[in-house]
Amino acid sequence: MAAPSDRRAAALETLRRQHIELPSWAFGNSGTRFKVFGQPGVPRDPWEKIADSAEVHRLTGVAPTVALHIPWDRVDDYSALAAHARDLGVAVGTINSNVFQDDDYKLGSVTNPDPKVRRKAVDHLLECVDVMDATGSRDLKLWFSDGTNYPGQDDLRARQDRLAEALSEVYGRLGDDQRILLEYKLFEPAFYATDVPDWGTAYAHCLELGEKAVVCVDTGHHAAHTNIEFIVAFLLRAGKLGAFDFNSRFYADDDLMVGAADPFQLFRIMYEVVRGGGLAADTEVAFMLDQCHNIEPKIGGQIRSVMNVQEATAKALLVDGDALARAQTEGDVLGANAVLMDAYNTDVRPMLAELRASLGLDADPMAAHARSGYAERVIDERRGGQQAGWGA
Ligand code: PSV
Ligand code: MN
Repeated sequence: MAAPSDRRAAALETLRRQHIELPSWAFGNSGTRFKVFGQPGVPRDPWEKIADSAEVHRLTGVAPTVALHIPWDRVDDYSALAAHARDLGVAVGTINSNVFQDDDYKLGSVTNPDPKVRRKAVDHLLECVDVMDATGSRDLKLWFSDGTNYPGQDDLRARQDRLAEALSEVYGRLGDDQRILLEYKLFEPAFYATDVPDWGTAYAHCLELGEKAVVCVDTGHHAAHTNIEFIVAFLLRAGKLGAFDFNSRFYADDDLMVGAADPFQLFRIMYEVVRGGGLAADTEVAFMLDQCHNIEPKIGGQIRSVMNVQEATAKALLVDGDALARAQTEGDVLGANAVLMDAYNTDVRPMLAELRASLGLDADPMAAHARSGYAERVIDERRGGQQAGWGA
């Protein structure tokens, strides 16, 4: 049985190589359908978004990649953008496709009844694989806003056929080391039926496609009371958990800071990740944030989110697995629950401060950011031009 000090040392080792990917769109202006609030110093292009993400990595040490969203982050030369990221000490990560913002997509993208619109949507997804080739990215994230608002509006079954056909064409275009991350979402913007509404649908399509297709669990995309950690355990066991989009579901969709309102849920999810081997040194699970910061400063919001994931991970790593297994085998319901709660109730902040010190970082990344003068500098530098935001 591992002593607490061994567990702590092993946890520190895992935390040291933890990798949390940031979304470029977190640094742009965002809001609700009621209002987008601008903030001074917001990046005006993908180059500046990458600079801000590099700042988060400089302070946290565990956020070395930034995901792009195409066409929000469209540039002429993606190799140059990847080189820019490398110069700043980070790399381009997942490429997120966007087939939800053109007028053509009113009735859907890859499941649209019009074959011309479907062709346009698939061509965009193929273009995203070209971007991946240029940036060296492994993952293509697919989220479809497709669905219907009214019963009878379209044929639910035919839409599944169209979806399967589109996915299969994109899958065929992937390189040997590239993957599709298929993301599901309960509802919105389609309110009667969504074409990829849940993990079961995503899982079934991924199974049909093959081993390079895996599921992305966006923590915001579930009905209230859904047991997300069960989904995580199931998909990991099946070898089909590809990625997380972390956020917190108190908006109808996603977008609030992960772990801010329900750190216990995040802990339970991370415990299943640990239990299922999702934090092993050779893990293929991508841990990404998918958030916007509508009212809080964006760089600070990202730093806080990274820290929340780290804290939940640290607690999950401290669970005494032997004691838990013993209590479970013995049917000791309260004992088993107590083992989990002991880990959850551990104050891991000193341990994370130690981790940061060992990485040559400030123990308090939020305070270090405030002291750094970065925010003031970019407010000063980024005058004029068009701030990035939804659709830009
Ligand atoms: C859709 O709600 C989503 O979760 C998808 O991942 C999109 O790419 C992202 O949000 C856009 O912010
Ligand atoms: Mn998402």
